[in-house]
Amino acid sequence: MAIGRLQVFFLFGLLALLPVAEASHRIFRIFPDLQSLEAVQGENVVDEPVHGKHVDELRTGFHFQPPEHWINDPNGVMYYKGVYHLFYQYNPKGAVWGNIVWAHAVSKDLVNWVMLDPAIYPTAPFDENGCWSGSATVLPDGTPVIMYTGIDVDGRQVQNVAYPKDISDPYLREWVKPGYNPVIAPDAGVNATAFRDPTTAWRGPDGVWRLVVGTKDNHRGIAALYRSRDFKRWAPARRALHSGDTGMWECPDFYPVTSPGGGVKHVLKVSLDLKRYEYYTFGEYDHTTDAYVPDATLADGDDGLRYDYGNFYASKTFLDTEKSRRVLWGWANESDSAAADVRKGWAGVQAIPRKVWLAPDGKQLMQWPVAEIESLRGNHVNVTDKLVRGGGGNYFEVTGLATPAQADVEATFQVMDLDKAEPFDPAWRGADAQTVCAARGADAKGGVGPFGLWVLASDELKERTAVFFSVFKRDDADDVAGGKKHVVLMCNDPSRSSYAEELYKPTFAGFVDVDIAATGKISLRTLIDHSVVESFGGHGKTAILSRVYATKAVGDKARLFVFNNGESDVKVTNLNAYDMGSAKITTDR
Ligand code: DQQ
Repeated sequence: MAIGRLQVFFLFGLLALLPVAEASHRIFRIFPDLQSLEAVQGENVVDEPVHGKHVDELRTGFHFQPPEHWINDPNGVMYYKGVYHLFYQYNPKGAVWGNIVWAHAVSKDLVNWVMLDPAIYPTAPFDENGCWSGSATVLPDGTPVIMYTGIDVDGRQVQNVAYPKDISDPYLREWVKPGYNPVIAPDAGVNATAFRDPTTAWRGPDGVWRLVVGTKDNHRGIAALYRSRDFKRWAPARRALHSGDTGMWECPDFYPVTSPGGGVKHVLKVSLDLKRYEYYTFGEYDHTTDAYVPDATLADGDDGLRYDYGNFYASKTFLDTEKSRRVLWGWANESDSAAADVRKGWAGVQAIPRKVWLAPDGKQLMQWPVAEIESLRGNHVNVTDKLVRGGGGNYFEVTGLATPAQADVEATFQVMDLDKAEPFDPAWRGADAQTVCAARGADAKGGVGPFGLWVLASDELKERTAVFFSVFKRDDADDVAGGKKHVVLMCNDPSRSSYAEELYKPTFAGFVDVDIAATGKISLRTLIDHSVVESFGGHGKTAILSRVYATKAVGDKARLFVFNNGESDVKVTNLNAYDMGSAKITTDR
């Protein structure tokens, strides 16, 4: 979902004409002013206003973003001897995808970052045409090793390893690629232009390493399993870890989570190249047979569970051994045109790192921004027990913040009359949340909701991004496990977010699996960061990240409101909003 409709249209029209390896990012070559990647090298016109604003007013304050140029997937994320490492796909020469290397940044707290020189870049026949995504693994002797996809001289996708040059350097600045690369090349029968993004490796009780590479066979996405005793010679396993009829699987991730009932489940996440969203399953993994069996209720594809129902892709987790938590990184693409990105001189951010764990009911993963981000919280305002009347069109402003364009808002809403919920239209049954929310956006007059926040709102309220809930009565409650009588929909509606026409403004939505009848309450947390609106509903059950470029509600002109367009009154039982400071992003030169 990270690319524009127009771009998608051209993408499918032109993909077949592209001469080299497949990757959706290549779509940017179609823009007339960007006939070749070289055309944009060194041409960032950062002093020219974009959407009438100086580009610095559009940059994020506490999301990870390098000072300039294009970024995409997080790579090789790890915690190593007191330092968090974030590598990421980076174009050192421009603000569109191309010339891809692994840029590198380090942090002690996942908030403030030191930018280092790129760690991995094309140097050899096995990666001459690009250093694409991959992962880090810490070997039992404490040595970290990176496995990444190289695009070789022949345009094939191969997997290479790299080791730190100086293990005593706390930042692991330099990486060495052994001459025996590639360590995994596509065998006959494997699609050599769709064979990439190795996972972190894991070792079975038999001492054998395993990892997964994303690939496809026609329309079938495959998590191909490879095995090795020495991390040097790798062989394909007899069968794949998993596969699904959902097109190319990019950036697979496979990891254990603690099951609430005791024991362990394994999560498999894949990124769908065709649809530009991700989904995950979890289930039983047998270390002896390498069989992975997702839990029966979990689907592959459109009905699958997602980390995020918005602009969030190519994600990767790592185990934070210091804090005994699993941390998730994901890339948020732009919603602006590539031409505007070039004028800004930068494109792409990383979502706030999120702690991820299995929900107490064992039905889905939960996510929450890492606690460290709260160190940036400053001035604080509170609203308690404030009623927003039903009847439609009621709202109030949350005042007192110095920087509502850079803020962290946590709110709990209480629905005062659940009986006013409209029936869930049977025509929506089986439809995804995005379809429902596109039909019933923020301005619809509902029974219970839409209610929630207007963020990045302009003075005259004509620009505003709505993050909200709508609650419907189920007509099939008796058939639903757990007997939940309501459907809770969470949406991000940016259709009024900007006067700028050329932006990609899709409605994003997910259902929130809560029993709202039990408490009448639903919670929302929204991190507002200039062009990022990153929201968590139901204490982390549903997440939606959206990129918006307001033209008036920018900087100190942005305002924050609570609104209610439903028939039922809604009470804000508690709302805490914080001004957020900026992360320190420094360079190491
Ligand atoms: N981005 C990388 C690929 C990966 C894709 C190239 C996912 O390795 O499949 O920049 O966004």
